[in-house]
Amino acid sequence: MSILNLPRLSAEEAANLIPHGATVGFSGFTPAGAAKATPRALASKAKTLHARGEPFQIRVLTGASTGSALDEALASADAISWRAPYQSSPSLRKRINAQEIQFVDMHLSHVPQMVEFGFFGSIDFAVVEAVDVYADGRIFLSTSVGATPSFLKHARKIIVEVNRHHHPRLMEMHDIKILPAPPVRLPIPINHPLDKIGTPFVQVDSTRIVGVVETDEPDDVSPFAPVDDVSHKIAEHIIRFILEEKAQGRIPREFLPVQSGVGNVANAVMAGLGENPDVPPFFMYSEVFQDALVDLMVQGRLLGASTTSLTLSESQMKRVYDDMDFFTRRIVIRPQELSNNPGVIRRLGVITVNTVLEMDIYGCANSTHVAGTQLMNGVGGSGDFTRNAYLSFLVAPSVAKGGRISTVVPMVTHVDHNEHSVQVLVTEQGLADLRGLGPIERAQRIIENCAHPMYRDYLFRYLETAPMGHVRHHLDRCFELHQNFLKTGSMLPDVV
Ligand code: 0RQ
Repeated sequence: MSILNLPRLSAEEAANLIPHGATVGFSGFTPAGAAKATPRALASKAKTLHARGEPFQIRVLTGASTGSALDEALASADAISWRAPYQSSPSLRKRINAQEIQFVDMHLSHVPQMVEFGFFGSIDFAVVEAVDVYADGRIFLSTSVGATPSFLKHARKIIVEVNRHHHPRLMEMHDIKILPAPPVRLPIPINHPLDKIGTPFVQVDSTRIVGVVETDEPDDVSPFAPVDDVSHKIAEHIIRFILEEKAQGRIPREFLPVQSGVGNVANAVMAGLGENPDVPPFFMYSEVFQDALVDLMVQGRLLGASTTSLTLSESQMKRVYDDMDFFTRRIVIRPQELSNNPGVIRRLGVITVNTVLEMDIYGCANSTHVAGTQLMNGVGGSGDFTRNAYLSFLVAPSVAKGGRISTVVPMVTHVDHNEHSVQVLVTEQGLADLRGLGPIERAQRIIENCAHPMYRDYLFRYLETAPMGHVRHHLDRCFELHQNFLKTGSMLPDVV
């Protein structure tokens, strides 16, 4: 075993090294590859100290969201004071919205550069999950890479969780590279989703490794829910549109790489693309590799994937681990600065699909804040991909909460994707291709094609009666639907 010469720690001993107020960069991009034992021990340390009336909170950096042993455990123990860059934990969300935790919601491709130049302050500890670590300082990460190489480069002290549950051959999928500082950032030589430009390990100065914690635990990724009817309809609209684009010669015969976000719609789109005989076998250039993709790869429909995380439920992960000869040749796991890199996404001409909470009649979209105030998860990688895609889709069901909320509104209450970045909006009602349209044409198309019939009259009336301008808005009424919902529980109380 390679870790023999490094100090071994129990998770409790590791947690005891980390003081109140420390900034900790944890591995993890979704639950994939997230540190597990040390954050769990930190949560129980926080509970013990709080019971004695002593303070204990840390500043938490990760690649994206994490597993329940990290965000959920630490947030429920009131052990986080500051958090970046993305999360999806109910307890954490509650504390963020109660202003108990400062949360920095940001494009995921920007995280490594922000670490590099110290915008988050200095990193006191990196706590990272690996499949192996050598006494010479080579660390072989597990099911995600995320921003971990940057945390490892800058952390004063390093704790490595060596997780024996994961397959040691994961290292064959890894491609680790930290970009040099500007102005000497030469073009990134990724010209194909499977091109590799780095090493299979992160090299650190081994004197900074203060201990190794041994674990044996799967990532806590839930299996996918079956595709629902609304997601299925959204996927049908997208696939029909992509095939029309291909027939027009706007998508080459050999197809383009695809990115899709997480969740039910993304799953339905990927399954639909995989099943459709008119779509040739294709590649992915994405940030997450999810359950549905394992089947597509085995069937030969998905030829290869670049990602920063293998976000797989235990049964799908086992299929990958059982046939590493097959999968290591088809999957590359890279840092999020590269998986989500604007230049590479634009070079490869990626087709992207991401989910939003609401869209407005001019094409701006809100992915993150309900009623402009309550954080849901964060922008994640959706902006990295949407802004730079060759063809981007933003999707949502046309209504939420049983029809009491229209996801098509006059003005979004928070802007994550502005009209200049948004190309195609899709709901189960239909699809609005906004490319080449002026604002009023866009509004007409979005209301006609995407809004639920219950809300169309209201939205058309809003548009027609608003004061004239390049963009028409009633500044006193643009949030009337949201205000109605907050007052009465329904955006149009007379209708729903
Ligand atoms: O509420 O949980 O109480 O039922 O929002 O909505 O329809 O279940 O959709 O789980 O796919 O999440 C945008 C949050 C959608 C997600 C978002 C309510 C709705 C429900 C969830 P309940 P659904 P999803 C890859 C790319 C940004 C990050 C991203 C997201 C709950 O897709 O975080 O794309 N995207 N990353 O009822 C009030 C509205 C609403 C609403 C829905 N307009 N107003 N509530 N809901 N629309 C991943 C990474 O980057 C790592």
